[in-house]
Amino acid sequence: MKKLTVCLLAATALTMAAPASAQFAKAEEAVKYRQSALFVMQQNFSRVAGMAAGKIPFDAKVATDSAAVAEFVSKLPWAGFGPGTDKPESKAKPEIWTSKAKFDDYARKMETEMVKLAVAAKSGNLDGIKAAVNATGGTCKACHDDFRTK
Ligand code: ASC
Repeated sequence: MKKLTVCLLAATALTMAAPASAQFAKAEEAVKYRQSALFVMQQNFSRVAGMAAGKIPFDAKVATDSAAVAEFVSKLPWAGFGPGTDKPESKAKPEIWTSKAKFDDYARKMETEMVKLAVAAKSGNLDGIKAAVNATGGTCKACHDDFRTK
């Protein structure tokens, strides 16, 4: 009985962890999933970046909400880069799959900066937001330079 409980708990935990190790019915769906996540993240990030650059009027609540969404969504794209998802046509370079550790490292760095950006946005300090936008944008660019076709 105890063993069964442990098994059920483990199964439940695995089910709850599914998004991080999601399997997709088709490679094309994995590509669409990661592109969608990156698009939602980019829209929210660039809204905050626009405010930091003075291109969009600063609104503390919009900045906070947008940065929080970008932070959460920054965790999602990676499940869509599983084995075999290099095949459908996309801007993803094959090196993502041959240098996966480096790619993963870039992903973790971006996630870390997104957390800091969300904290900065919540604080409402525009200078802090600007610094965090620059640091975060730098992690986007570093990965694109190595792993995305132009
Ligand atoms: C964006 C976007 C990126 C990054 C990058 C920052 O808004 O789409 O890829 O910021 O341009 O350097």
